[in-house]
Amino acid sequence: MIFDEKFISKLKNARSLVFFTGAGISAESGIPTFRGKDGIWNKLKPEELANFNAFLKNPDMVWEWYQYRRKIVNESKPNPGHTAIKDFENHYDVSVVTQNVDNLHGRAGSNNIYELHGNIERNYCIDCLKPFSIEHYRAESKGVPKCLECGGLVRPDVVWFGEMLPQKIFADAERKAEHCDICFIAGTSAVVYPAAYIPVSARQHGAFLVEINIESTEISHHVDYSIFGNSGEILPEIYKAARSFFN
Ligand code: BV8
Ligand code: ZN
Repeated sequence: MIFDEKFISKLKNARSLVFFTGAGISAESGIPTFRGKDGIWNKLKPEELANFNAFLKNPDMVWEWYQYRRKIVNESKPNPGHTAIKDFENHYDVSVVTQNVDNLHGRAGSNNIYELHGNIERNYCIDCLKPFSIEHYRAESKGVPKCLECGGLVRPDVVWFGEMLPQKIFADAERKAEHCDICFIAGTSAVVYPAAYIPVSARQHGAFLVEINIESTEISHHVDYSIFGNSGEILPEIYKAARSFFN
């Protein structure tokens, strides 16, 4: 794969990289995206599912939807895009700022991961906040589980619409974005805020922005370089080019 000269020279001189990722980076692992042509939001309205009031109104339905998504995640594995991001750690200071809740970056072995929207494998009680691992529910019968301590409803540890992002994680991720040389924006429609401010912060502090997507997005007119195609194919090619600088 041939890349733009200016990008290659940026990559050669870069020290720190941020990978800002969204659902598209997990599409090649078989996990449906939210807004693409086969996105899960097409059938279901996010407001009806990924928000606290929906959960209170119909906890079993929302819980079952997450159980369905967990099943897909458990049957999937990291793809070459996740692995390439991990490999960049061999030669650069790498931070992964992800909107995904599927933990595929963690399973690919990446180290500095900032999960802005939580992690579908974690749960907690809405009343006493006691954490519950997903193992606890594998055999669980249908419907939302109750807290063993206080009997409260147990929910997935993800950030729903209208909920604040984990403040320290967001602040730390923003600092990484402000100090990186290149910010890759891979597999995201960049429509969800405040997460979508991350690449904007990077840009405001002089980072070189590279978008990797199968189509143009809300952020395309703000980036320095757009590479169209599957992130699972493009990221390994970029890593191959970078590795040649260090051999
Ligand atoms: C909040 C977690 C307020 C659960 C999700 C301005 C500022 C602040 C807030 C707002 C604002 N404007 C609007 C808001 C409100 C709202 C928002 O952003 N709404 C949008 C939709 C307009 N934001 C919020 O509610 C946030 N909270 O602001 O709270 C507050 C403040 C103070 C005090 C109290 C409250 C919370 C947002 C988090 C919502 N949670 N999910 C779950 O997953 O179930 S959102 C959901 O969207 C996912 O987390 C997902 O990660 C995220 C972003 O979607 P993408 O990852 O980009 O996925 P998408 O399908 O959209 O796109 C996929 C892309 O991949 C496409 O471009 C496609 O072309 C590409 N692609 C596909 N295949 C490939 C590929 N690319 C490369 N290769 C491929 N093979
Ligand atoms: Zn409890």
